[in-house]
Amino acid sequence: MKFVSQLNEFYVPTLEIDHGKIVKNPEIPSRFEKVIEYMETNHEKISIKDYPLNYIYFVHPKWYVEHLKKLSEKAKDGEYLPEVFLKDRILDSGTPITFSTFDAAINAFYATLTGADELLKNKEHVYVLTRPPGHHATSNLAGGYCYFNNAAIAAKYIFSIIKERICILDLDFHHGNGTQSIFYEDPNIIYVSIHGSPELYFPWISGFEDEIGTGKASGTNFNFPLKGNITWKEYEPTLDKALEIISKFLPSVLIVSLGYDIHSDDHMGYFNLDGNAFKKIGEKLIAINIPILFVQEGGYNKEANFEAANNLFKNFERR
Ligand code: OKP
Ligand code: ZN
Repeated sequence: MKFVSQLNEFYVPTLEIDHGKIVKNPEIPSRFEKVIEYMETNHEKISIKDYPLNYIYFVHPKWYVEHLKKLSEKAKDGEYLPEVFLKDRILDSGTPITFSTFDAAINAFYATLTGADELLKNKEHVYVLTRPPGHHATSNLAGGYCYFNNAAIAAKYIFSIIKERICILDLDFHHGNGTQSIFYEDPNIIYVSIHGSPELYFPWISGFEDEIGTGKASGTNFNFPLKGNITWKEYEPTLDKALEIISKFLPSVLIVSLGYDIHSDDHMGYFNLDGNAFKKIGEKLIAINIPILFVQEGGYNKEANFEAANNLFKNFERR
């Protein structure tokens, strides 16, 4: 399988407020240091191209992009946590801005569209291993370590070229409130998510089963909230349901928002999935026979991330 990697090593946020306490921010480059080793040994790396910012404006208004740039510049004298959420355009107290945030988010956008173009060229699976993640970013609010919604930008970009239906399957432990909201009125991009119930877990505000899309897009948004501590036994039937829905829509491309925080050893997520579960997920994804763009989201334990990637992509290795 081809892959693109952009870990933005210069971007190392340190702060996060969780339940009123300052804690260490886990969205750091080293979380992928073993995944990258596995990918470089077993898969084919492609180099990153630059893209005009216009493609970001498919999803985020220009003022939001410029606002993030200004916030980053202002953080020259120190990392910044939002204080007035609607003024800062940041949804929660876990999403800091550093001097490098903007540049890192732009690089993640380049990596994602490079991956999208590669998929379009060969109609083959591609993995975009990048950070910061994207699925919590709405069109005009950052949040949950996310600034630009990489998967959503990829979906809009690919749709603008092929004009055919696209599905997004969000496997991260946390509901992708940003991606859902971006496509909530869009009948061409179908959003399907399996996640820890928002009654119990971040982002708290969305991911409920009755959120089905609106207007022409009613019936194109699917949420599968699950309780904590579930194992493969409970996860598998839900994944099968999600994949059945996706197959029925006959999408030309599938984008997977990939979070390794569903692994049992991840301290940010609360499912009990092991390496073998990831291997099964990979097999099921191959079986539906749709070209997949994997876009990295969460995953905060470097050992767990390695075990997840190495099992998930086992059957994607070049033969
Ligand atoms: C990002 B991804 C706010 C605490 C927020 C954020 C978790 C973000 C997960 N007080 N914690 O979906 O893996
Ligand atoms: Zn997550």
